Amino acid sequence: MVEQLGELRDSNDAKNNPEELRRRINDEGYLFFKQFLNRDNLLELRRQILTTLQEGGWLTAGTDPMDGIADVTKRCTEGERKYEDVYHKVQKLEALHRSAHWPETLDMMEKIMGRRGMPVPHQIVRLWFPKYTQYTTPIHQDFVHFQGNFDNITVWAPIGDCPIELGGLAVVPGSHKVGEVLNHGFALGAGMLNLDVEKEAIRHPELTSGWHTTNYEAGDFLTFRSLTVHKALPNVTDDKMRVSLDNRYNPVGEPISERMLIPHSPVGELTWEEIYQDWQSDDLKYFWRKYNDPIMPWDMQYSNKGFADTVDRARAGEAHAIQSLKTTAGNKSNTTRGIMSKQVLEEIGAD
Ligand SMILES: O=C(O)CCC(=O)C(=O)O
Ligand SMILES: [Fe+2]
Repeated sequence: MVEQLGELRDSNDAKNNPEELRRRINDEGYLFFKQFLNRDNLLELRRQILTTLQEGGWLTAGTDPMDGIADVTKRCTEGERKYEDVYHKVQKLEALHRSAHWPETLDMMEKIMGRRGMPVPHQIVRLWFPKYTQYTTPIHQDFVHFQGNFDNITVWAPIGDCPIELGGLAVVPGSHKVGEVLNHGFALGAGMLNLDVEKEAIRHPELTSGWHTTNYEAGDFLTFRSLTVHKALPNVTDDKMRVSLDNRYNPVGEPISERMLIPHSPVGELTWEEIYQDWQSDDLKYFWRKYNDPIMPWDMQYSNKGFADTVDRARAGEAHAIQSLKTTAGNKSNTTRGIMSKQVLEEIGAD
């Protein structure tokens, strides 16, 4: 059955009216602006990222990197070792980190939050291969992955056009009104935490407004609250990479999780010193130190619960859960989770 998708509401009509913007984000949990970001900056970022992918062998040889034509034999995703090498090169791009400081975004954050928003240094780029749909980002609330405080806001922007078939983001309008972190279990896919909307909707009628998305174009800008329920749509194109940005903003003075101050690297180590190695300017290096937002320890409860659910599902024979334990056993063999994954795989005869 083809999923019914509603259209995101464009808030450009209110972009200079902070009161109305706040009213809308408090009511609907998101704001969407068509053609909001400076297109030249965005396309320059696309050029740099896709050139990095081309050099890493992820794009079809001889094609224009700007077209993002994937070599599907190279498919890989977050959490897999072979993803890291190219991903780390993307993370080292100065232009990527500068994107969190684009003035139109900072200005919009200030309007929405009523005070300045500090860009969260832990920026994420999504590099999504076509027809790798079992790894699509599951249904979640960002709080489980970023923590800190409920007023933290996410900005998601495609780096290039992103029609529905390329797998953009979809939100459930009004879902933040649940007012709490919902129960997240296991799913394969970025973040590996998934919430069962239909089950949760029994307790929470706010979850019944359906999925909303759009045919995104370069420059479009989606922002939402840390309790807003969202997911990615699958990239069902034959050969196109989906490339997108997710940046977050912390209302200045509010607590931020310690993990948000280190680079995003799902498997291997990556340090700021490595990231800064070839930068042309120094102004953004360690910029967050001047804000002094209180730092909170990382709370493992969501990830522990997700892992316990993975183990239960693997024991029940669920293929994706078994696959996930295999990845953890391979990539994190020296950690408690890696060792436990190996033990469970042995126990169920799947090693
Ligand atoms: O782009 C994706 O696949 C996931 C993005 C996401 O969940 C976010 O921006 O919070
Ligand atoms: Fe998210």
